[in-house]
Amino acid sequence: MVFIILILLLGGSQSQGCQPYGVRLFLGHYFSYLRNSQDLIRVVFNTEKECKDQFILELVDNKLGHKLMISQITYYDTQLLNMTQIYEKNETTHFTYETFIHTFKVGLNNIDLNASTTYDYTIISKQNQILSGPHRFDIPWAESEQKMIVFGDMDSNWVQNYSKDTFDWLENQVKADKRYDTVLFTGDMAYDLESKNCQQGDNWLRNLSVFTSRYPFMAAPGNHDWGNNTYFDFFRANFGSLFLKEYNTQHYLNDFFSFDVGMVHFIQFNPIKAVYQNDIYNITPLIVEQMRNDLIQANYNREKVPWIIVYTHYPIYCAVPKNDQCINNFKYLSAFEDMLVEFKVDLYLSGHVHTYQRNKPYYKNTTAKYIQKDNIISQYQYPVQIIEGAGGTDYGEQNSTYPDSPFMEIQNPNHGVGIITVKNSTHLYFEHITVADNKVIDSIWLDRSSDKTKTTTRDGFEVAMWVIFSVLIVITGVSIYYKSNQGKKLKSKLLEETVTMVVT
Ligand SMILES: *[C@@H]1O[C@H](CO)[C@@H](O)[C@H](O)[C@H]1NC(C)=O
Ligand SMILES: *[C@@H]1O[C@H](CO)[C@@H](O)[C@H](O)[C@H]1NC(C)=O
Ligand SMILES: *[C@@H]1O[C@H](CO)[C@@H](O)[C@H](O)[C@H]1NC(C)=O
Ligand SMILES: *[C@@H]1O[C@H](CO)[C@@H](O)[C@H](O)[C@H]1NC(C)=O
Ligand SMILES: *[C@@H]1O[C@H](CO)[C@@H](O)[C@H](O)[C@H]1NC(C)=O
Ligand SMILES: *[C@@H]1O[C@H](CO)[C@@H](O)[C@H](O)[C@H]1NC(C)=O
Ligand SMILES: *[C@@H]1O[C@H](CO)[C@@H](O)[C@H](O)[C@H]1NC(C)=O
Ligand SMILES: *[C@@H]1O[C@H](CO)[C@@H](O)[C@H](O)[C@H]1NC(C)=O
Ligand SMILES: CC(=O)N[C@H]1CO[C@H](CO)[C@@H](O)[C@@H]1O
Repeated sequence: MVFIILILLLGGSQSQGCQPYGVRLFLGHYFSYLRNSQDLIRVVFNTEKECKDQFILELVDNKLGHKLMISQITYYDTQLLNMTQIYEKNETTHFTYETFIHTFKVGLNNIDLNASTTYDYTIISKQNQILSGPHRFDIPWAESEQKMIVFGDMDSNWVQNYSKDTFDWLENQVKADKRYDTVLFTGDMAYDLESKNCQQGDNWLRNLSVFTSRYPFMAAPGNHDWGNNTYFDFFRANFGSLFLKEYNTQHYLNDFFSFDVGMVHFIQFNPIKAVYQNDIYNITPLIVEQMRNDLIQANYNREKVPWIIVYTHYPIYCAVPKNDQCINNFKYLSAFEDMLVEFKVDLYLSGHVHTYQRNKPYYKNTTAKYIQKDNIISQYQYPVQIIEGAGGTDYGEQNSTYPDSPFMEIQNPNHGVGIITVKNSTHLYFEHITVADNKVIDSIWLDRSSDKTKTTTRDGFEVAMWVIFSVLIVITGVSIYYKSNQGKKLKSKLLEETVTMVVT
C-alpha cells in the first residue's frame, strides 16, 4: 500500500517537473564548417526534473502536411546543469539550482528540404500529450534573400518594464509569421544570468521562448552572462549553440564560433579578457588564431558566401565618457580590428553600451576611406560598426545619448532592434527599428557592386586619371603601331627620316 502511494507520488512529482520551458532553437553544426548533416537545427528546452526519454518531437512539413515523429531516430540528449555542485566548493558564492536541458537535433535525414523548409513542431509526451507547441521553424535554406534580427542587452526583470516593448515587438513578429533566418544576440541577458540563485536566468529562459521557439537564437556572451566564477556556466550550458567541445579548456571557454546563413558568414568572438585587461592565461592570441584561420577559409569561399559579419558583445568605438573600454578598445582589440581590414569584413556588430549607434568605417581611431551617397555606403575598406545594445534593461541608464564623437553617424537610446536583409551578393540592407512604435529610424545600404569591376571602384578623380592614362597608352600604342607599319612599308626609303622623326 505504502509502496503504491510512493510510486504514485514519485510519478506525480516527476510529471509535474516535466513541463518543458524555455523552448529555443539553435542552428546546428550543419551551418558551421563541420557541415554536419545530422545537426541542422536544434530544439532545446528545460525541465525542472530529469524526465529522461519522456519526450517526442513531432514535426509537420508545412507544405505537404506530412507528419514525422522524431524520438529515437534522431539525436536526443538530456543534460543536468547542477549549479549547486559547480559552486559548492566556493567559499563566497553558493547556489542551489538545478535544471535539465533537453536537446533534439533535426538532421537532413529527418526532413525533406526539397518539399519544404518550414516545419511545425510540437513537444509531446510518450502518452501523446501536447506539452509545448505547435511552434514553427524555418530552415535557412533559401538561396534568395536572408533576414536576421540583431539586438542585445536585454533583461526580463520588468521592474521598469524596459524590455517589455522589445518582447512585444518580437512576439508580434512571430504572430505575423514573419520569417527571419536567425536572431543574433549581442550579449548580456537577464542581468545577470546567475543572479538570485540563477532564478534571474531561469525566468529569462521562461520568457524568451516567445521568440526563440520561432527563430534560432545565436548569442554572443556578455559580461553579465559570465556568472560569479567568471566561467559562463549557465550561459554555455543553455546557449552554447555552436561551441566546439575540443576547444573548451579550463580557461579557453569556447570563445569563438562561426556559421554560414545563405550569403553571409557570421563570426562570433568573445574578447572579454582582452577588454577587461585580465587575460592572465593569455587566451586572446588563441581567439585571434582561430579567427584568422576561419577568415582565411571564409575568404576562399567568398564567391559563394560573399558577406562576412562579425559580432561580439564589445564595441571597438563607443562614446561613454571616461569609460576605459570606449577610450581603449581600439587598442585592446587591435589584433581583431586588423583582421577585419585584412579580410574585408563588411559589418561589425556589438552591444554593451545601452543604445543604438552606427559608426562610420573607422580604423585605428581615425576615419577610414569609403564612399557614401545618401544612405548607400560603398568602397569601404573597413567595416561599418554598429552597436545594438538597446534591447531594454533595468540595469544602467537607458535614455541618455552620449557625446558626439568623430566616428559617430547616429545614436538613439530608445529601445530597438536591427534588421539585416541580404538582398544579393552585392547589396545588404540594414535598418534599425524602435520597438515601441515599430518605426525605422535609421537605414543604410552596403553596396559592393563596384568592388568587382575595377574601373568603377574609383572615385571621380581616380577615374579621370585612369581615363587620361588609358587614352595616352592607346595613343602611344597606335602611334607606335602606325609608325612601325609605316616603317615597314617605307623601310628602306624613309629609314633615315623615321629615325630623325623619333629622335626629334
Ligand atoms: C547537484 O549537486 C549537489 C551538490 O554536489 C548534489 O547534492 C545533488 O545531488 C546534485 N543533483 C543532482 C540531480 O545530481
Ligand atoms: C556573487 O558574488 C557577489 C560578490 O562576490 C556576492 O555579493 C553574491 O552574493 C554572490 N552570489 C551568490 C548567489 O552567492
Ligand atoms: C532533393 O533534390 C536533389 C536534386 O535537386 C536530389 O539530389 C535529392 O536527392 C533530393 N532529396 C530528397 C530527399 O528528395
Ligand atoms: C510592468 O508591467 C506589469 C505587467 O504589465 C505591470 O503590472 C507593472 O505595473 C508594470 N510596471 C511598471 C513600472 O510600469
Ligand atoms: C568563487 O566566487 C568568487 C566570487 O564570488 C570568484 O571571484 C571566485 O573566482 C570563485 N572561485 C571559484 C573557484 O570558482
Ligand atoms: C582617439 O581619437 C580621439 C578623438 O579624435 C582622441 O580624443 C583620442 O585622443 C584618440 N586616442 C588616441 C590614443 O590617440
Ligand atoms: C531617464 O530615466 C530616468 C530614470 O531612469 C528618469 O529619471 C529621467 O527623467 C529620464 N530622462 C529622460 C530624458 O527621459
Ligand atoms: C541586388 O539588389 C539590389 C537591391 O535590391 C538591386 O538594385 C540589384 O540590381 C541587385 N543585383 C543583382 C545582380 O540582382
Ligand atoms: C515579464 C514576464 O513575463 N516575466 C515573467 C518571466 O517568467 C517568470 C517565470 O515564469 C514570470 O514569473 C514572469 O512574470
